[in-house]
Amino acid sequence: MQPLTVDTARLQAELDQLATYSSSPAPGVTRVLWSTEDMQARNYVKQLCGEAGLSLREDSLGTLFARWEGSAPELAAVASGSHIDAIPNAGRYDGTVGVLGVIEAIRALQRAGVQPRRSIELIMFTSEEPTRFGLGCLGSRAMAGTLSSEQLLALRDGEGRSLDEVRAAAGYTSDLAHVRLEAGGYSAFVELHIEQGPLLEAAGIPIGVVRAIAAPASLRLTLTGEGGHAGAVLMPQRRDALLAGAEIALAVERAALATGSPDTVATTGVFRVEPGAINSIPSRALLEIDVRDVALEPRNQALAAIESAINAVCKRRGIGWELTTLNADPPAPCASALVGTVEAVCQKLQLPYQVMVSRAYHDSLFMARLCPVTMIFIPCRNGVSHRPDEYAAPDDIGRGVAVLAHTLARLSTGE
Ligand code: HGY
Ligand code: MN
Ligand code: MN
Repeated sequence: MQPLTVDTARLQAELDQLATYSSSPAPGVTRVLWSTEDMQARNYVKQLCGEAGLSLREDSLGTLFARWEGSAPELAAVASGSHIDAIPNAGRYDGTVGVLGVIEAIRALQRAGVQPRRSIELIMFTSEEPTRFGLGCLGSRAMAGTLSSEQLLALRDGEGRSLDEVRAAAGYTSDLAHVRLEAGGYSAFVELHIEQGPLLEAAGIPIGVVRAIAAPASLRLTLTGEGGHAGAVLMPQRRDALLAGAEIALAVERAALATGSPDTVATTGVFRVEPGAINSIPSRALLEIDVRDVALEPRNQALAAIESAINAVCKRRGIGWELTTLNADPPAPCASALVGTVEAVCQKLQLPYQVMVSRAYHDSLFMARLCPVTMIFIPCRNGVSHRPDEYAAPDDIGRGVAVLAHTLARLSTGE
């Protein structure tokens, strides 16, 4: 293979162009599933894939598969990819580095004269973020078979619109049953992603190699009190849904701190109150709670503590409650052989690296049910992500793409 060069300037320009497809002003990026901006962004990625000579197909949820045909198409392909949807007022690197970075890795391999044996396929997953339908990794869950067509059809967005209605409006109408992939279709999946944490930057290490991906769980809690006039109802008569929610949000924090595992994290990321008038006692509260750990046992311990706190607080305050578990997924161990391949590439490129866990979840969590996976992390400034000031330096992105390109070459040609 001739020396491989990554065109970081071109890639940065493409990341900046992709960031313009947003419903919020720069530097923030908001790109919600099947929104106008999402469709524009999808078309832009398809254009770049077409220019790189990749053959395209989309599944009925809109996950994009862009393939560089290998000389042995009968062999299972090597895959890499991530997502381009972005939560409200997020940054421009979460997910996108792992999509546009694959296109640049393929272009670099093409420039270096590599002829893949196993095909190399970019996968751009639909709806990695939970923003629209409350559940993350919709595309990869459905591909892995952990989300049935019935469960998909039962999903409703914040305006009560069904997944089927919204996906049809975006042009995706074929049978959802075809999204499910059989294991064995890919020989490996490697995802390039910003770390979304501070460890690599703090250690001055340019590459992370992921050995396990955290076990995410998310809860939706509806609290129903009595409401009433803020002036007329005396304190002892009140059943205030917000105050119950406030106590529960603090209990969520305590539950994470009490497991004894430093990796347990819990967040009440959504807390809505009705009717939301200064002179009306809150009658309803909606909380959405995110609980994770890289190990299942402490994560489940925190979930149990949260549910018992909900029960106790609502009993004492006379509040009705309804708790829905939106997801409670096991962690995914990465394939040690694949981790070893990425380590060997880093050694060949004389890049310091650190084997680590991913505290964020990713589509790799579900691809792990279909084939061996690992992830390549690059540093992000101050570990910040899911914020407009999310930033990854072009040189760091370039190094990540170089490691990815060499890894894909090895996995595809065996060299
Ligand atoms: O929330 C996550 O871990 C991912 O960024 N969706
Ligand atoms: Mn994210
Ligand atoms: Mn992401």
